[in-house]
Amino acid sequence: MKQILAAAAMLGCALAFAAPDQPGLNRDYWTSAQHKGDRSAKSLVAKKIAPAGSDVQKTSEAKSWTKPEKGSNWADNYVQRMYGYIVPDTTGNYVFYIAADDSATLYLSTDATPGKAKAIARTSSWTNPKEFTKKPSQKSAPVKLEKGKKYYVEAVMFEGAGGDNLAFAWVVPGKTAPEIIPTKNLKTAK
Ligand SMILES: [Ca+2]
Ligand SMILES: [Ca+2]
Repeated sequence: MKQILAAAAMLGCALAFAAPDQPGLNRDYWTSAQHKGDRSAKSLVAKKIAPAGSDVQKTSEAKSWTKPEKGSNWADNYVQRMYGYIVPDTTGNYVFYIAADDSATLYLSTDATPGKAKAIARTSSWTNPKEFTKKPSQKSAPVKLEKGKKYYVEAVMFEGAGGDNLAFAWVVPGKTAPEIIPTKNLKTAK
């Protein structure tokens, strides 16, 4: 086990062995062999279509499943989702943003319950990596979050061809710029 963990660390990836309440977010991805034209991660989950792979992402910026240092343009024709919990450091109003290529939606729950998650931000066409302010729909309304509480979050995206990327960000109370959510404020769901 120790050797495997060391190897995972050397590859620069978060722990490949998903478990609840670990730092980071779960990520599932489906290539064309699995999604067969269904562009919705939510639909694939509902239909229990097994993903091509699953891993743990360190932050709210998705990286390649083959080259963990690569934050954009690693594949075509795939669906992915990142999900888990946000745990804020501070109580106050937060604003969320999402950026993606080709399209993506960000869901946030009022607590740790996935079933209460509602769409809060989306982009229906491509943006550049971490380009959070291309369209107004990418930005959420202010959301009040409480320090130390767990909130279920899920970002789903579809990529056809050309460039691809997915990231979401928050503006923490007292700040103005969107920031990628760091590992310390993320916990895996499974
Ligand atoms: Ca691509
Ligand atoms: Ca694309």
